[in-house]
Amino acid sequence: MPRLPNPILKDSVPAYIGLGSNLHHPIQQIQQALHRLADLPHTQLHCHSSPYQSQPLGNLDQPDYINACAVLHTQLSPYQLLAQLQLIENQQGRQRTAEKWAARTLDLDLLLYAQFTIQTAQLTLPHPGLYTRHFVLYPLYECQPELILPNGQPLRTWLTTVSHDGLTRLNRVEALAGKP
Ligand code: A4P
Ligand code: MG
Repeated sequence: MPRLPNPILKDSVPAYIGLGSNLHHPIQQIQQALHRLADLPHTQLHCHSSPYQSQPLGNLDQPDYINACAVLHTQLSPYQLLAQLQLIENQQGRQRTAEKWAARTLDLDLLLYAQFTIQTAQLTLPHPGLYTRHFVLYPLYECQPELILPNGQPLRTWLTTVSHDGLTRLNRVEALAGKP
């Protein structure tokens, strides 16, 4: 897990982002998105995981996914951060269709914002897939093995309830230089 040299932003909170791509050079999409996350206002990219490959959950008739996790320290509110994530998705050519779980150039899910629990039309926290998806939990564990989940369980313990089968860790995305 690369640790970037910046001190933690004052009054910031940790936010955990799940990145996913299965269209148009997914590894490059993830790398590009990590650069954009590092450039977000009032936010630092603290660390990110290796890329992981897995079959698509749900609709199998599409390319394999590359997933990763990033940890941010941010002064943005959860809704401001969600808006920034959607902006980055759009900048990277995300097309939204009526089809559920369609292939995509980039998906940025807000997995956790500190220990917040939110259930509104716009935002659900923790992300509904957090507790069950191997492509979310294992990258998250690589970033923050000591994390305690909002259900009170250590991530390290929770991980044993979710099979790692079908998930392949790839060579690490090049570590990013810290923001000035
Ligand atoms: N929204 C609510 N809560 C959140 C949150 N915590 N983070 C709302 C991000 N968005 C959140 O999202 C739909 C709406 O969810 C947004 O308008 C936002 O206000 P979207 O990105 O437009 O659509 P989506 O991603 O297709 O929907 P959904 O249900 O979030 O899908 P998922 O859960 O992201 O799953 N298989 C593999 N192997 N790897 C994958 O990454 N991803 C999916 C999509 C399916 N299969 C996969 C993978
Ligand atoms: Mg999504």
